[in-house]
Amino acid sequence: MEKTFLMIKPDGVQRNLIGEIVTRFEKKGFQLSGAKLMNISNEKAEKHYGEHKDKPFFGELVDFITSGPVFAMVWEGENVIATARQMMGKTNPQEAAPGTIRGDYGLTVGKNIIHGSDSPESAEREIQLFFENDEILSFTKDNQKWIY
Ligand code: ABT
Ligand code: MG
Repeated sequence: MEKTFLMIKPDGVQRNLIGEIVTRFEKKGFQLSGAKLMNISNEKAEKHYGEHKDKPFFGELVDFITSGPVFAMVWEGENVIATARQMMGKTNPQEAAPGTIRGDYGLTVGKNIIHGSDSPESAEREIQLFFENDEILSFTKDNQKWIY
């Protein structure tokens, strides 16, 4: 099944949006396969945002993403990479549609609440950058023995 890497950025964590955001993906029907609260090192941040290293905002981007804990997640489900991007909304929250995460909670492009992989190649690269293999769980909820 397709997997993607999603990450609630330091602004989303500080604003207590972890629960709200996780709920949206659960209710949509995706399955959480891995998650952790973590600090990102400068080295990891520079790798993660490597494609932007020549952009004028690169320094600010790395400073921001390393400024406090992030909530890193692996989500799984049909077409999850593209659908999660739709649920997040456009990169600039001022252009993101109401009903999307950035449209509902964000104000500025440099602090846009959530990251999501933009292709199967980035998803694979980012999952490997942030997670060890044994931190990603493969399980089904078919056997619902705790529901009476
Ligand atoms: P990410 O999920 O953070 O990768 O955002 P997204 O893929 O939607 O957008 P891209 B283009 O990858 O932006 C990466 C981060 O750079 C910030 N940014 C982007 C600016 O600060 N100024 C700009 O002009 C542009 C184009 C927004 C993204 N992250 N943050 N935080
Ligand atoms: Mg991006």
